[in-house]
Amino acid sequence: MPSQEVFNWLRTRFFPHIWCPGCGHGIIMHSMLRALVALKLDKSQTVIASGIGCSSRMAGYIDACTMHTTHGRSLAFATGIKLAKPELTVIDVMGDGDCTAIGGNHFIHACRRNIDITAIVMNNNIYGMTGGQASPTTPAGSMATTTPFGAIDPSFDICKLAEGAGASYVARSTVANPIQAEKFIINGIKNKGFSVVEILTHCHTTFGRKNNRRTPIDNINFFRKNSVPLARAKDMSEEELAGKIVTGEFVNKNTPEYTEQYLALIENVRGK
Ligand SMILES: Cc1ncc(C[n+]2csc(CCOP(=O)(O)OP(=O)(O)O)c2C)c(N)n1
Ligand code: SF4
Ligand SMILES: [Mg+2]
Repeated sequence: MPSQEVFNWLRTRFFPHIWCPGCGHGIIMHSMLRALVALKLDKSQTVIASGIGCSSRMAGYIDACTMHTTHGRSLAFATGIKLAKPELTVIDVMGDGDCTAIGGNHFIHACRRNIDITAIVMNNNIYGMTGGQASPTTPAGSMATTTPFGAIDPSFDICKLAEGAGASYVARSTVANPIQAEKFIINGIKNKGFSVVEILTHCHTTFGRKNNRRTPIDNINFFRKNSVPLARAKDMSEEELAGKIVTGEFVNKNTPEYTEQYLALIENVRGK
């Protein structure tokens, strides 16, 4: 049962929510709400941006300064807000399609700039909202409405992509470990720079139905069985890691943050 403090961050006037019963996105929203409570954030100073997708509905349900923007473009909106008001805490909740397909360009450049925004990527390996088309994270061999004989495209590793592009905090968890997900969200928000928290979740309605994970619990069991903590993964071979989900904090480093550099540049230019 959520605590009263968690309830205080909800816009219950928009309930019942649109998510299918048992959708993993609700587990992530609860982790997120607990993180907001733990960090004692002020609603009037907290911005939550989202694109379009089942995952992106989260911005509507949280009682903060929220923006439900366009599919794939939420990081552009979030970047504008952070640059205009760097004192705000800016969080961007995205789906895997939102983040890595149509929004892929915004994502790599936000990583590159290391702007102080926390991206929560709710990766269910599919376009859930539009009926189950393959996304760039659909594992090769998986069934989707657009890959009726199995996907042949290799899938993105979101954490490796974020690390390679320059994000200063990168972590992965799953909905089978919501306490760990909460911890990573907290650490991501605390990090002064671009933070990527990928949380593996499930769309049992579209992906699960076609890939032998029909119920929410089938998916939770799948994540439990196939997750490998980073410390253990380091001693495993590539063959042993095939099909596994490596969880943990991959990057946590101190690198110059974009808005600070931008403001310093303005000061410099004005002083000349
Ligand atoms: C510009 C634009 N292109 C396409 C769409 C259609 N569309 C809406 S949600 C979505 C995919 C959602 O997938 P994902 O981001 O993974 O979120 P999920 O629903 O799986 O949580 C698409 C293609 C749109 N709304 N706007
Ligand atoms: S379609 Fe999938 S992602 Fe969307 S609410 Fe239903 S289970 Fe969740
Ligand atoms: Mg998705």
